[in-house]
Amino acid sequence: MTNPVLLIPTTPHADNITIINIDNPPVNALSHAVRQGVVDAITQAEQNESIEAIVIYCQGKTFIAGADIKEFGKTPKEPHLPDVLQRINQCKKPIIAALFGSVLGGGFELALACHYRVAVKGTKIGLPEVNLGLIPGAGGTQLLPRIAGVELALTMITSGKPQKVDQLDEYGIIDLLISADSSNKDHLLHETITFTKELLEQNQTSKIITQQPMTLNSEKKQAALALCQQFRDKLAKKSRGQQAPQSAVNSIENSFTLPLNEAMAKEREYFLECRGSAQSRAMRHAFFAEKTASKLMISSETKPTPTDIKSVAVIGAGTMGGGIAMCFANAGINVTLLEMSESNLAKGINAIAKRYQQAQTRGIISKEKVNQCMALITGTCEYQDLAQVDLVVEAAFETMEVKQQIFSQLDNVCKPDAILASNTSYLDIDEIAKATTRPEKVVGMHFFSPANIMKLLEVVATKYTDAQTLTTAMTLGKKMGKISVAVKVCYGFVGNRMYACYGREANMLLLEGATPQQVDNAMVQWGMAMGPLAVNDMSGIDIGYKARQANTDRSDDPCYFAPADMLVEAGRLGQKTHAGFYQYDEKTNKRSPDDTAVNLIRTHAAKLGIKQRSDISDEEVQQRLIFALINEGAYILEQGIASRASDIDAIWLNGYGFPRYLGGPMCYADEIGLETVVTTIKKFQQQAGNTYWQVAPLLEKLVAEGEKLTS
Ligand code: T1G
Repeated sequence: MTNPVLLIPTTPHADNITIINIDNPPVNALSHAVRQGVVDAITQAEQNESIEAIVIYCQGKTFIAGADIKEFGKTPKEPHLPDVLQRINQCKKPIIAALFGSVLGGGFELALACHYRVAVKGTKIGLPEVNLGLIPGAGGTQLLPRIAGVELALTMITSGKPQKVDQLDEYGIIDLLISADSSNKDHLLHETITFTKELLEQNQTSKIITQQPMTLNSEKKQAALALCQQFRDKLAKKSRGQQAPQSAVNSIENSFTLPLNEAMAKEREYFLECRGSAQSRAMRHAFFAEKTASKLMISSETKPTPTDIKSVAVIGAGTMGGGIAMCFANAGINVTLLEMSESNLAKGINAIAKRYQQAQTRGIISKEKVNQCMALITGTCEYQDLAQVDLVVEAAFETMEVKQQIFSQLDNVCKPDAILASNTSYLDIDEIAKATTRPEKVVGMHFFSPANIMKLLEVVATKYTDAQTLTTAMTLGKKMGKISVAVKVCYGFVGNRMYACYGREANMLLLEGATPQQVDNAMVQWGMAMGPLAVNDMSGIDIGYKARQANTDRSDDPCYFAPADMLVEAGRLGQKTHAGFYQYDEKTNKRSPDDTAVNLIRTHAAKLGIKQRSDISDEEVQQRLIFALINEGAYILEQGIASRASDIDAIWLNGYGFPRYLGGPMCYADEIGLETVVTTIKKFQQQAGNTYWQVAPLLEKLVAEGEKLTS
């Protein structure tokens, strides 16, 4: 392994300045070799009397983007990052960081430890550790409050959101902001060297943040303490159940209530506690699960180059079609929206305009961007207008007949190499592909509602889909900012197939005597954002009802989703009829428990001969719903519908609001132990006496071998 850190001489005109050049692709993460290399380079530069100043510079697309997350979980090796930052602080010669790209986590802490910082406009700086269940572990909670104040430190560190240096000019974090874009890195290096020469000429050589006292007078200290408490209260809701954000507030509070060395020691203590926690293991797993999901299980030799998609069409301007059209426009891609009638088309385009307007009002998107996106969307009722598009996404009625008719028309009209995708949630795309003469170009692109918000995209490979089509669809998803996950064809693919088991247990529990609020509250307590029955009411119970009517697999089982189906047949479709599992205020739409629904379900249960139980615990609710997910996920892995357990986690984290600090159903199963899962499922199997709880053979196998789902 070549040393990723080299001392390189500056161009002849500045031979008293040396450059610590870091080249550790892909993001210059602070691996052990980089940490050791930086320390050695500083020592070498200090010993060279002709050197008066040091510039830290990086090759590649970004300055250091953080600690090397791949090293977490392994035995940490010295020098640890705080030792490296201490070495920078002790250096007698000024060290100047040349910043560009995404300067995150330990990378930003290293930059803050330097004497000065030069940055290219557009550079992002941030401390995203909480996204990994961590807090900054190398002084960030002490450095940032000192240079930028407690409030900005609380905001940046507890949100984990990076900010552009341009917006932070007033805080004095950056000493020189230069206008070149980050692709013109030589200019950055040249400007940094010029800046350093001026420092030396003016004899300004030492500006160490930690040497700046954090003295707040009693009034400011009280205000800062109150602000910390406000953040604790806000985070208790916004980041419910997560430890790291709360630890971050405590560490930032120490920055103005404890001496620096004590506060630094506390920060390290909190960091190590977080790094060893199950929450951080889960969130680091989530990070890599999403990165890995984008990699198709295709050998690199045969992996084709994705087609560059320049123009697309969307069939259907309803809620899904409109949202999908927005995804493409947001990514700068021309999109033609086709509807069957001018009035439906106008309605669809107006709905898109309204959603953009709402986003602009909320400050999520600028007016310029809205105008750019709207200009990329054109409507038509003529299939002929789709003749030159590179890809089509069909988002029409969920019936096979309609879709086969549409795909046959598309096949006739579109150019031979156009990709034809369906957004279907349940239907067999193999059958849809057969309606065309190009089945190898047919693929599923399953968006999740609201399509312009939800990050998950299930890319469904039929038995005919070729690698070119699959790679192109996956890459297009990433271009739209989606987490693309490749799956195979089965009823409900991966996410909805598992979700059906989750909903099945929720409905069975109602038949056994649980109330909708007990089931939902138990799942919210467990960590889900909303309970399954409230979600069902919100989206409309009739959607699942229609899908079940179309899918005959369970028609012989009267208990399967019996409460949901009975409510639909009683005209209680959920929010849209102000009554479903709950009742909804006609004006405010406020949800409240509804005895009518409970009595209807109880009566129906009696007809089915289901014995009512009064001993259903929240734990039983949680285990039955979550273990149903795990068991079905194991079947999905066995059947090759998903390629990796981590892919299933990426789906559940980005499509269904699974708590990120639990890592996804597969990660969670490994964390609590597969033996516990299998034993509990067998208990449910005996208790239920139905076919729902057949333990997936893969789970038994992994328990026998002492292996994990995510290993
Ligand atoms: N460590 C190791 N690998 C990393 C990495 C990291 N920090 N960041 C990215 N990668 C890999 C990633 O897995 C992928 O690998 C490749 O780089 C390109 O990533 C002490 C403790 C920097 C904005 O949380 O936000 O510092 O798939 O596809 O879209 O207080 O990566 O190619 O094999 O995402 O251009 C804090 C996380 C760490 C930054 C670039 N830092 N990374 O986005 O590329 S904790 C982070 C990102 C810490 C200190 C604490 C993004 C990016 P592969 P990519 P990108």
